[in-house]
Amino acid sequence: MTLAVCPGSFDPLTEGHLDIVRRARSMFDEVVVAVAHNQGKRYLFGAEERVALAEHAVAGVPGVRVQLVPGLLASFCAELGATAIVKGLRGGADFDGEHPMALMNRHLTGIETAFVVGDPALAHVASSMAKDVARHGGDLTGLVPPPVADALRSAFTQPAG
Ligand code: COD
Repeated sequence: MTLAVCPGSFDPLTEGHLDIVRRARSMFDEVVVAVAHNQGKRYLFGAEERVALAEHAVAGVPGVRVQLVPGLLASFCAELGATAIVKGLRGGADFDGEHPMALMNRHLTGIETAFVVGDPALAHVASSMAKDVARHGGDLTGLVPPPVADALRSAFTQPAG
């Protein structure tokens, strides 16, 4: 039984993420969508919300489940007995960021990272851009799954406190 871990911030999960998850599932028996913490980011959605939105998005996709990463990603993968980490690359900038993380994760527990080249039709799709579009009331169709679009719209229509 092969198992891939697809990690990300998923703040929130986008159609670009979903494409990578589906393609990982076509290569591995099981896929865990791993909601992790990136020290360099300030999040719109809390960890539990990011998990819940990802769960909505993958509901009904056989062999795919969502889990929160409590600490180090490499340790999480080792505990699951994961075959590999699978990450998507939109271009060279993604690779430059991912390369040292892949080396560190292999150094820590021996876990390999497999890169999937992102669909060029989704190369512009990023959580940050989807949040910007939502903030200004733009159309989220094709950027994020419908439950995520609803959550983004309500996040930006909350009255200022
Ligand atoms: N097409 C293809 N791939 C895409 C697209 C798209 N449109 N959008 C995003 N992706 C890919 C990204 O390149 C990335 O690989 C993945 O999806 C997740 O993206 P994000 O933005 O949700 O997540 P990040 O980049 O903030 O990653 C968060 C992690 C915590 C997973 C990451 O920082 C990580 O692996 N950190 C390691 C944590 C750790 O244990 N550190 C200590 C040792 S290194």
